[in-house]
Amino acid sequence: MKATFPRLPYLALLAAAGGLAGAGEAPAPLRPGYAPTVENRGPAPGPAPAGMVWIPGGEFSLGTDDPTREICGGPDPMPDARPIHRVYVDGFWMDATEVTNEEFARFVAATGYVTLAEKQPRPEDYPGAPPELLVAGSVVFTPPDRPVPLDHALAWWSYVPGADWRHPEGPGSSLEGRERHPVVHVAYEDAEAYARWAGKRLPTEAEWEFAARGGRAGERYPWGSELQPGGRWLANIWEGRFPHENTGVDGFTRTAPVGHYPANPYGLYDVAGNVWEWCGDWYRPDAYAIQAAAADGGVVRNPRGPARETSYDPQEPGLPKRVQRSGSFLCTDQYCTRYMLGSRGKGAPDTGSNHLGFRCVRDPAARRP
Ligand SMILES: [Ca+2]
Ligand SMILES: [Ca+2]
Repeated sequence: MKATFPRLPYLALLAAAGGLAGAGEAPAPLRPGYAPTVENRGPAPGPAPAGMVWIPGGEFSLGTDDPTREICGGPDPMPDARPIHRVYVDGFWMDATEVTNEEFARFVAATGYVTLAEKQPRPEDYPGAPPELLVAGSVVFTPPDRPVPLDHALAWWSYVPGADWRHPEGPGSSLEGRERHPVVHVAYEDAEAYARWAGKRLPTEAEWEFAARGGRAGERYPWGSELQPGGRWLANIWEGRFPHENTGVDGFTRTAPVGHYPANPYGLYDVAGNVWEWCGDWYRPDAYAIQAAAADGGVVRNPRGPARETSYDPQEPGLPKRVQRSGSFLCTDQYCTRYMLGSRGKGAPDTGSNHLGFRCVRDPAARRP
């Protein structure tokens, strides 16, 4: 794959925002644009594979409205997540958690797999890159010690030689004590390779969002409509002043062990925050507009996103990107609120970082009609 070096095109994914609806405890009426989720009926098609939960599939409202006028709504109106439209997905199994370091280590031990971040970049893949920059490594969050303008992500991201999944912050760091933390510094091809080995695949973004919404419609968060119900933090995101002060009042300033916070109604953990998660779709900001128009008011069935050749990010034209979901421990209502349900992220397939991981899905052996 061709890409501009270094693997920083990824930074564009951080241009975001979001928020919260200040609703009370009682179920709030659906916001305009949303209709109830209609889950497929019937039991799961068999016993759950280890570590997976059954997602029944069905019809739901995909996308998000503009959160910017709400409390904790953040600065981004999220136009790439509209129009909100009806989508159907078949049922599937999904990993309850992000793939952990110990799970990824088992894959590497069994296969000898070497991740992209551990390989020296090839000059032919990065034409024009200075030879001294063609070293194995990955992108690491390196916060400044003082406030900086939020329009220049290079102020808090660095390409660190020697950073990889075993060394999340670079040489000298390790996985000690982080066995149950999500694996990070995985490029898209690494996530795909793991999924193949595990007899799984990566989710489409429609599957991911159906699962993350947990059968509810139009909620801002997997747990409801308030960012901090009762003052509690229910996800690993960023508190303090971004990017120089992370108070960690949710318990963590970097990744958290998977499953630390409550699960959503389907039994999925960390679908808001902790680490971003790769999805199978190629990204373009008008993907929803295109597929909704093609359905002409009908239901879009099992969408798989646009073709690679048409992938487009206006922030970095010419660089195909895959969709990412969930937001991470670096997301905050001061800058990036993409822990909100329905929001979308994106990144170049070759670009891992220390806040990007994945989880897998598996199709049932036999579908009921
Ligand atoms: Ca945190
Ligand atoms: Ca996550």
